[in-house]
Amino acid sequence: MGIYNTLLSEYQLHKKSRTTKHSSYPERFLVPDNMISWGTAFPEYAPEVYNAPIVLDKNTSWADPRDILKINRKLTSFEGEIALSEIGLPLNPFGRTGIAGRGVLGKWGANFAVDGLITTVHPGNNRLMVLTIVREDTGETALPGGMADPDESINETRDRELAEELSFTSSDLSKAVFEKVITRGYSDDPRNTDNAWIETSVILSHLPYDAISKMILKAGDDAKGFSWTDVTPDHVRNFYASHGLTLLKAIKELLHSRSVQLDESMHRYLMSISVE
Ligand code: RP5
Repeated sequence: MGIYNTLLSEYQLHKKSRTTKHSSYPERFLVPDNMISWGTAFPEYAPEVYNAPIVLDKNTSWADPRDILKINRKLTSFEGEIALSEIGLPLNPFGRTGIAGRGVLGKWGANFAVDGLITTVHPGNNRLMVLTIVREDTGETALPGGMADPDESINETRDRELAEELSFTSSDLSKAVFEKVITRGYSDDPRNTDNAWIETSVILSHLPYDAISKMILKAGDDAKGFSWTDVTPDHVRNFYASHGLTLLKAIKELLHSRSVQLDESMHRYLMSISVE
């Protein structure tokens, strides 16, 4: 199986949400691939309930009340209508995760994030490069991004996160030759639980190398480092959450947009790693 299909299948089975976890979480109850669906009877399923103290703290402005009945917003998801458990809690649209409660996520149901996927082509070696951060919490390579604040547009969240994590100014993006929201939906994140999960909107911006070579970037906030990363199968495989799959989707968009100037061999190479 090629890398695209491998990552797609792992995403559909939300492998990271079932087999990896935030450092504060208890062990996840083992959920075999054939038991993921809420529609499949799994009478032995007994996940631990975990809610981080900060999420339960009444003074945490970004967290919902403990009692879901006290929420005064509609639970929404890019993945469709949210099913509820017998006790009225939102159920993860990708199925069981092995942990109940909200974990470290503030919101019941979907917790909305935005990621900025910024690419360029190096004129020297004609390689496609993507701007990545090193996450402070896991040390993994990731796309820059973060949780949306209330009433923010997705561009506002993206710009704020790029400024906080990389000292990026939104005028840096004004030279983009291609910009598009390439995906909106479930993120296979280690913090996901049965009742709270992350959904992200990803904005792809392709910039000429001239524009990126003038930028002065500096890692900050949740990012302890950054780099312009070459797109190789090894890098793509090791991205945080489902960011590797997102990057392969972005490459497809770029190859079809004609905005990216690549030589034939690089074009063929990128086609080969992003095909289904
Ligand atoms: C990922 O978590 C999303 O794709 C986004 O990159 C990130 C949001 O969480 P924080 O970076 O704010 O922790 O699932």
